[in-house]
Amino acid sequence: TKLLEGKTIVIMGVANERSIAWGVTKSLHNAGADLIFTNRQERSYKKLVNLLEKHEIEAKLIVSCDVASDESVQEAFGKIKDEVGTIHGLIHSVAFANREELQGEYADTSRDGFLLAQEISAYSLVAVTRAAKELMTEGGSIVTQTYLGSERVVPNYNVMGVAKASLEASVRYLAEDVGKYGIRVNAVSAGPIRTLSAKGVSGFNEKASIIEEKAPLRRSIDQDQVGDATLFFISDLSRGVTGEVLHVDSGFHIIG
Ligand code: 0WD
Repeated sequence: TKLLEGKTIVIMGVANERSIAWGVTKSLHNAGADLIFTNRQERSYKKLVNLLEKHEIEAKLIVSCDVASDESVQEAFGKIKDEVGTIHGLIHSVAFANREELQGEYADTSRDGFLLAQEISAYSLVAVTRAAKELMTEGGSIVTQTYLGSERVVPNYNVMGVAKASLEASVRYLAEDVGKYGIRVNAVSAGPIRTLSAKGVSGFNEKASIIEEKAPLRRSIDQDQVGDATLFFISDLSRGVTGEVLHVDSGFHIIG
């Protein structure tokens, strides 16, 4: 039998074929998981339906969910509870910051821009963990996506780096909260991957080429590598691991 046979996993954050969440979708599908998707916009709903059709993946359910709204989160997980019931995993692959604050000096970050990045990129994990744990009646695994800009100053990443630091600290606090229910919370810290969101960060191309030059493995990161690392966290292979941040970055983070 396959690794995730009989497991139902919710995936948040497929915008298009380049999304990290789409790489995760392929890995989890190949491992036999039943998949539920949440998406924010009508535009991405149609893209998602087309993608699933093209790859012959059948979604158990697709629900809309805007993590900026508690009501929307409650409604989405309420619908999942009513129509599917128990879930075993959740993929959180969602972030947002104003484009004009992903360049220049961090010191210029506005109050609103700071709060927005924190809300969508970090608090959202808290909100969806609270909602999802009610449906994880057989235990579960929650995986989020983070980036090295949380640990080090990466030019232009600015307000998002601070939001990712908050996200990673949330992984640890949430891991403690839900561990007693047999639920684990972990993060994958991927190297730069060309996606819709990555386009919003100035100087993305330089970041990607430094990996090919300086990282121990001397090659770039792709969505499938992140998908397989996420599969490890979702599956029982990682049953002894929680509160962890795993770098999937060709080893770049160890280089000084
Ligand atoms: O290099 C990269 N691309 C890296 C990305 C390296 C390391 C980490 N990450 C992280 C991102 O910070 C993010 O947390 O991975 C996660 C996914 O990013 P992605 O795959 O690069 O981005 P993208 O394909 O643009 O998907 C982001 C999605 C949005 O797409 P739409 O078009 O539907 O808005 O984030 C979601 C949304 O699905 N999103 C929201 N979802 C619900 N409510 C919201 C929201 N308010 N805002 C954004």
